[in-house]
Amino acid sequence: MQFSRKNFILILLGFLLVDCFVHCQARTHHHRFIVKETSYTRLCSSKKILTVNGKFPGPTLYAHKGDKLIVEVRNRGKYNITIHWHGVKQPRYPWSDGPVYVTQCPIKPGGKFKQKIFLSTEEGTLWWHAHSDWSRATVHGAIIIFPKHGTGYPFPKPDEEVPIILGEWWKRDVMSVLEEFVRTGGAPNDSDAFTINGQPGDLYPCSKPGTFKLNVEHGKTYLLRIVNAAMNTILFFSIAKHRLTVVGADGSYTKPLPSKFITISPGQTMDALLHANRSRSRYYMAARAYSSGLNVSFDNTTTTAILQYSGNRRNASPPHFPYLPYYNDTLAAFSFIRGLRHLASKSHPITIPLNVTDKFIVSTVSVNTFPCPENFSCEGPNGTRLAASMNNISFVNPSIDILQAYYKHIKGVFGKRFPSKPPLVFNFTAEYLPLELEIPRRGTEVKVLKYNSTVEMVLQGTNLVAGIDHPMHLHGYSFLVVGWGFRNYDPKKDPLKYNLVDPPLLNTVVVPKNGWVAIRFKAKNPGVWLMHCHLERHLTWGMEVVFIVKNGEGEAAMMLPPPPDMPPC
Ligand SMILES: *[C@@H]1O[C@H](CO)[C@@H](O)[C@H](O)[C@H]1NC(C)=O
Ligand SMILES: *[C@@H]1O[C@H](CO)[C@@H](O)[C@H](O)[C@H]1NC(C)=O
Ligand SMILES: *[C@@H]1O[C@H](CO)[C@@H](O)[C@H](O)[C@H]1NC(C)=O
Ligand SMILES: *[C@@H]1O[C@H](CO)[C@@H](O)[C@H](O)[C@H]1NC(C)=O
Ligand SMILES: *[C@@H]1O[C@H](CO)[C@@H](O)[C@H](O)[C@H]1NC(C)=O
Ligand SMILES: *[C@@H]1O[C@H](CO)[C@@H](O)[C@H](O)[C@H]1NC(C)=O
Ligand SMILES: *[C@@H]1O[C@H](CO)[C@@H](O)[C@H](O)[C@H]1NC(C)=O
Ligand SMILES: *[C@@H]1O[C@H](CO)[C@@H](O)[C@H](O)[C@H]1NC(C)=O
Ligand SMILES: *[C@@H]1O[C@H](CO)[C@@H](O)[C@H](O)[C@H]1NC(C)=O
Ligand SMILES: *[C@@H]1O[C@H](CO)[C@@H](O)[C@H](O)[C@H]1NC(C)=O
Ligand SMILES: *[C@@H]1O[C@H](CO)[C@@H](O)[C@H](O)[C@H]1NC(C)=O
Ligand SMILES: *[C@@H]1O[C@H](CO)[C@@H](O)[C@H](O)[C@H]1NC(C)=O
Ligand SMILES: [Cu+2]
Repeated sequence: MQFSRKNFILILLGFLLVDCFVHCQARTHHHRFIVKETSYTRLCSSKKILTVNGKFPGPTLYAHKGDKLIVEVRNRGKYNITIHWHGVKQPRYPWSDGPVYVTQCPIKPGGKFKQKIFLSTEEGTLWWHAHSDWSRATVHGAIIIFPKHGTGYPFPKPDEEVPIILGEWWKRDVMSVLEEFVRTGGAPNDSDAFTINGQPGDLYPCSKPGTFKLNVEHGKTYLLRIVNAAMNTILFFSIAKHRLTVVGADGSYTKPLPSKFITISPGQTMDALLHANRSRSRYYMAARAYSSGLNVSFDNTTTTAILQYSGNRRNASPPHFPYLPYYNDTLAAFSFIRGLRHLASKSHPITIPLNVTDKFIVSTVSVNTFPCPENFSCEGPNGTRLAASMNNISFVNPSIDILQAYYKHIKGVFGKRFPSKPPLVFNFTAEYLPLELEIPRRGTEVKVLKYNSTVEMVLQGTNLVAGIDHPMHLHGYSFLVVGWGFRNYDPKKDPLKYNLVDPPLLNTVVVPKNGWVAIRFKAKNPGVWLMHCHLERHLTWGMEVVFIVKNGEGEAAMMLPPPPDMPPC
């Protein structure tokens, strides 16, 4: 008896091992993305938008932690395009990262590029999007990364999982919006709607029939995989009479954070549990702008979707409407954001680099203006042209990509003089700042980092032109957000208040209006990596910097060679 039970267990173990051999291994998933023009009707009018495989939002990619994806991108549209895998670190392989003229030349109409996406430590929700011009308005989709085979979630397994993709819609062709504000030097036109899973929702004209509906059953738990794919707007999102419990952000688990609403910036992703335990009825979920800039116009509309319980008495009454903070409620926005904490558990430990080697790259993030050049249209404030910068350098795209120039030692493409501190120290958060400080310098300057250095970067917002929050995104890395604060960063006092226990691990962090954030990362991923504001207009105006992380010693610390089909310039 004893013996046969032992045998049985051994056989079972054997089966499990064989099964694991087949399933536990990292897998490679193959996809094809056809970028093309597709007709879509929203807000009572029809237009052609750029899509992937005809879908808006684009296809969701599924994988397990550590898997590899191979996506063949074919450009059948009329614009140059690139695709970025937002939040995927791509260890030693910047070649597929995507930002145009930073890691690659664009895929021209008719061209193609087979991109390799190497997942490593990411787990949860990330997304992909175009990284050239303003194509990402419609060219984007979710990436869902399940735990490794044989392991589970660090929270009760949800009954169902649902992507919730927040977007931004213009009635006009988004490329004409881009062309117009670049030409005039003014601010871009506000969008006409926000969307949830491609639909504006009940509060917009001609939109009611398409409104996204999430059908739920009483007693079940749903994992919402929320992506803010909007172009220019940080959003508040909530569901009437339901609390969300955030359990992950930017492809990394967090301590459970229950909240009536979430604040989510362009570029960020959040995993939130929704327990369907209210009365069998219908409830709105809604999103609208958080916009802190004084006199900065924004799309003031509200997008909705409907959460409906099975067995609800439809049309008995209109759905309940949720609470959303007021559009400029910075304290509400940050009371949520600052609640995010790394899970820091046994199964998901945290490593905090304590010995900072590359000290204090303090960088200001500013909106700027250029004085009006002769024969230019100047619709910025007081007859100027709007711009943006980091450490007073307004980034100019080179004509061939920086990665290629770095790899092949092509001279004259970029400089290595991105300053490690603001060139001028002034009261960054003063209410009124002299106009002459507004004018930045143009340049293509990179910051070179040694392999394995421990970088701490303080991002300081300024009130030049108009102080506003900036969601800053770093490619190739996730970083720990060790400190936040309002006012000017104080290098003596503020580090004493850092969270060196469970700071959140993010790839996009909101630098608050009138404030700063401090981030840390270990430069262990050699390559060329962009950092930029994820408000698209600020990126267009030059709020970006490129890091070159040098190779370390030994093959495992060196960049991999380029694939043979890199698109040429
Ligand atoms: C931008 O808005 C202005 C004023 O409403 C309008 O005249 C113009 O056509 C708009 N441009 C685009 C590209 O939507
Ligand atoms: C519903 O679920 C939430 C989250 O799990 C919990 O906080 C709340 O107390 C529950 N409400 C009811 C009415 O059961
Ligand atoms: C805001 O805009 C209005 C009208 O355009 C202008 O009169 C006012 O001075 C502006 N306020 C600030 C603080 O710039
Ligand atoms: C936004 O819209 C609401 C409702 O229509 C209105 O009350 C509010 O004044 C608007 N705010 C701004 C800044 O336009
Ligand atoms: C928010 O906007 C309102 C006007 O819409 C203004 O009265 C209030 O002072 C603003 N709050 C902040 C924190 O800027
Ligand atoms: C910190 O780094 C420096 C430079 O690499 C090194 O000399 C020092 O010993 C390190 N200190 C600790 C506590 O690790
Ligand atoms: C501005 O335009 C005028 C008329 O087209 C031309 O004569 C002049 O040379 C231009 N100036 C500059 C700086 O391009
Ligand atoms: C507008 O520009 C003029 C000339 O450069 C300058 O004297 C004035 O102070 C500016 N006014 C504002 C409100 O920016
Ligand atoms: C900077 O400006 C803010 C806002 O006007 C003010 O409260 C603060 O005292 C100033 N700081 C310094 C060091 O002057
Ligand atoms: C930015 O650089 C320009 C050009 O070098 C300079 O005139 C200006 O004072 C600088 N501004 C700041 C805030 O550093
Ligand atoms: C990287 O730096 C850490 C100290 O921060 C050191 O312990 C480790 O040996 C270094 N690794 C390499 C590969 O240089
Ligand atoms: C498309 O990319 C190529 C290669 O960089 C460039 O020469 C061309 O000007 C681009 N076309 C447009 C419309 O930007
Ligand atoms: Cu910005």
